Amino acid sequence: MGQSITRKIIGQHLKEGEPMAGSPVAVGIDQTLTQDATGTMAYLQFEAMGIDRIRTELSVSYVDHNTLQNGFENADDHRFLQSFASKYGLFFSKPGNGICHQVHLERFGVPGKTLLGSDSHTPTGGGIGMLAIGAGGLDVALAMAGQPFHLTMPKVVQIRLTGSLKPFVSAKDVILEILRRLTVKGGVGKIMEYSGPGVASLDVPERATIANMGAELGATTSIFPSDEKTRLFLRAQDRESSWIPLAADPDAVYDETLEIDLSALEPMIAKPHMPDQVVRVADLAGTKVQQVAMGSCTNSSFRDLSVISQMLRGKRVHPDVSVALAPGSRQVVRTLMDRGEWRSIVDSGIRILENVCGPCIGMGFSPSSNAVSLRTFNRNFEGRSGTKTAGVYLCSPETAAAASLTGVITDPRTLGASVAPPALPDRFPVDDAMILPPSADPGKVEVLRGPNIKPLPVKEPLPGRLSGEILLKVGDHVTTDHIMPAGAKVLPLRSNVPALAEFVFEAVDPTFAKRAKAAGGGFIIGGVNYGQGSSREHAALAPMFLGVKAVITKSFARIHLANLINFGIVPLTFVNEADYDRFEQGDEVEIDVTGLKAGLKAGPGAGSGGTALTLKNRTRGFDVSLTHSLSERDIALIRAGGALAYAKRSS
Ligand code: MIC
Ligand code: SF4
Repeated sequence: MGQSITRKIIGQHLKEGEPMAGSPVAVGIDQTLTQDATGTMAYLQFEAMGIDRIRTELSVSYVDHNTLQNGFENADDHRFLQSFASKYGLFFSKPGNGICHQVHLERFGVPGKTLLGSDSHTPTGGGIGMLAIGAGGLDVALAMAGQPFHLTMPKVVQIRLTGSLKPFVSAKDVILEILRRLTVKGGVGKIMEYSGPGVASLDVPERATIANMGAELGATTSIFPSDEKTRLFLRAQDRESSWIPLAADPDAVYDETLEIDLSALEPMIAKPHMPDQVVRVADLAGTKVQQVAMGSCTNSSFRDLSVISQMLRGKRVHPDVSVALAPGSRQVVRTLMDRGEWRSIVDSGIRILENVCGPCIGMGFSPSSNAVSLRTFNRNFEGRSGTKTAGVYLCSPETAAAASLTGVITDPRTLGASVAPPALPDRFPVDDAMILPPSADPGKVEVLRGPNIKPLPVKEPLPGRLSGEILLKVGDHVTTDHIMPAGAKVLPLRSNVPALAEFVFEAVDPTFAKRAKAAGGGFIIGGVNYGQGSSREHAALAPMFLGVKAVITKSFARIHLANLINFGIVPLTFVNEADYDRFEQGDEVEIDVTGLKAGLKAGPGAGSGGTALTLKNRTRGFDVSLTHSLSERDIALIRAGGALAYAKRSS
């Protein structure tokens, strides 16, 4: 039976389990990456494991999120990260060198290898045929310590591409169309594997855009073949020796298949406040736009910026639109300079930001009140931009450039201009001056810590009975941005959990932290796809610090579920989704977890055979059945009080 690329790579890296969809597996990790907003915590956790050197083939620590430095906190963290990398054997990409996913693709990614990153958009590496997965920082720390990554074997979905993109339609429109069809939970428990004749028409940066935003489908990852286009990309990066060909067998078997005819696509746009609220750009044409933001790990490659430059050449941005651009990397900027394309961008009146995440994570450039903001980014969750009343729309670089010129949402095909998406240069201007290799003399390196770095909170082992109050009840698709907001005010506190915890659920209920502390912790009730979005383990760690004991939902997003387990919070689901309606905030509830066992399957009908748990509503006097999808290992972690306590105990 023929194999998909996914199954080949997993087969080569399998450490435990059977790679059958739905079964627990453990996969060896070749490379890791972290960014600063999740990295500081990951490295503190690595230190707590007492290992003196990383055990991966390659690990890289990037600084790209927290770069505003409006106070000592970020700068102290950068110093910590740099000295840690030097001592423990990691490469360190300095702030301003670029966004982790873009730089990793350029300088480190290798087809056929596994990459675990403490950022949900790590799947960008799927653009060059890596099996690249986003995870919480603790899982990345464990991988750096040489441990395999544990996950439930996903289904493998074939996305078969035919045809080729028409002018002014680009990779972003492909993934927006897939989001339109599958929604933000359509990829949960799945790996999206691209194939078909249309793949060859896409260059690596375009593939990376599609793989990147597979995260918004909730997919475990997305992967493209490694072919001649991949070889040329790696050659242009002076890394041809890293190339291997990688393709699915012609008779490969997939769990599901989706067909996309690239030739039939047109410019698409996601409306506020979810990436799957996708319509045709033409349907919104004429809507007045106050702000345009270009960049992010989805759309900041030289290909995208070259197209923007071509569309703006000899023109000025509309006087009523505030336009900014954060390039993906220093290499992207240099490439544009060498091609003579940087000048049109500067001349057009665009505000040039650093080569970092910037506005994508609310670090500056927040829109004005009630603004329409068009962004080439991947997430438009309410308030993420820093302005709760703004409406953020997600679109391609072509559509963003068109609106910058006209001041209204504009189908770029109607501008009557022509652009030629650039061919890959023979050689990119490679310069790794901002990537520092680890020290040759690690014994002499001191890890530097500032006062913002506070000790890691630890949790006690799980007691037999959990009881307390329902602290909060939320609806469907709650994101980690709701649970643990980011942005310029909160992000600098990522290595200071007591201070950070004050902001848990701030936008949903500003009294949450105070109430949780006063009640001595309690429970959260959630709807479908609870915890979608980012990999930030702080969305589990900070609630754990506030005493949250269990989260009970209709269903969970993958990375957040793993993070809850890693921090000893019990994640449970209703056997009957309708029971969700029977609980209110403030109800006193109780669960006996002494019988928590593996082998239950979440969903209707699960838990038969008397193994389901009972959630007692003491306020209203009734019981309902709960289930879970926890493996033996997950339960052992939860019982120990989290993964760190478990790792320490078993080492
Ligand atoms: C995001 O896009 O939400 C982030 C910020 O990159 C997060 C990581 C974080 O919260 O630090 C992610 O996607 O994992
Ligand atoms: Fe950075 Fe935005 Fe990408 Fe997250 S989604 S890594 S914040 S650019």
